[in-house]
Amino acid sequence: METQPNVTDDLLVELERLCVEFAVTAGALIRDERPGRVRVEATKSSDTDVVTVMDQRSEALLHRLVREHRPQDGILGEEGVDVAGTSGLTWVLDPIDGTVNYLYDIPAYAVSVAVVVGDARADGGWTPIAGAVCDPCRRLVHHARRGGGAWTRPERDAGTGHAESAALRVSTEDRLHRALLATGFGYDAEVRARQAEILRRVLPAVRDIRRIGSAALDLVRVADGSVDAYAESGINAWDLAAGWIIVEEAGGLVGGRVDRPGKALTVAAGPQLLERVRSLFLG
Ligand code: LIP
Repeated sequence: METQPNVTDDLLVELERLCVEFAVTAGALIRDERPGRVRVEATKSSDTDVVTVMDQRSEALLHRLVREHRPQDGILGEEGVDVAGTSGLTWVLDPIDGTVNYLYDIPAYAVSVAVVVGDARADGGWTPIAGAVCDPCRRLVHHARRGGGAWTRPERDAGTGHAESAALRVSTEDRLHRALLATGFGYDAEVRARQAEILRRVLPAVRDIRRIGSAALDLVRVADGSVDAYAESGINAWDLAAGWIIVEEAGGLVGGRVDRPGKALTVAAGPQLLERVRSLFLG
């Protein structure tokens, strides 16, 4: 059962503000201090699942920022930060989502920062309440809090409120064959082979697919309507958490194999399309 701390509207506003501030600060670091040649420091689930020095520096920065501002909260980061908290709130951090794009200097990577309730370490055991995705290449930050709508604004305005904010709304597309679908693939060869088999069924059924290489940016594109849907299996809490709340606050739905998104499957779309995309991926 999820621990439901007493989350007031004022606290939600403050958590969203901190998510934006932290994501933009880490986004500026990975953009402005990107080395000419990015070195692979380590690999994780496979030889192609890489960690760069900037993943590590970005997560260390996010870790410090959360500890300074919200010392009572838990923290779970992609690159190993794992801090228990006492507040019932956990910060879920992806210091660079789209690491392979970052390694190859392909301008499609993000910093994803979210606050969740429940057990962030248990697949399906948590729910986001605030989050921000910074797109450092476009100098934009996308953000939401439960009940506050979903927004995009230039990162330079991150500290000044909604000066040039634009509300995000999901696509109203309701036909699968006209849907532009974002998706992605895992790092393990056997997983990729299974995903390729699913893609054989998916590709003829939709308008087209886009493989951007960052789940966080895929989810933001669902929220702003620049893709009609997103579906992927194998993503982690840190890939998903901020984009989840942003899609829902933009009027979309986020689901999984049964109901909640997670490792087995994450699907995001407007209400008219979600079930059709879920069924397509489940076969
Ligand atoms: C990435 C995800 C993306 C997936 C990639 C990779 P990372 O996360 O955001 O959706 O398709 O294979 O897992 O590893 O760049 O943080």
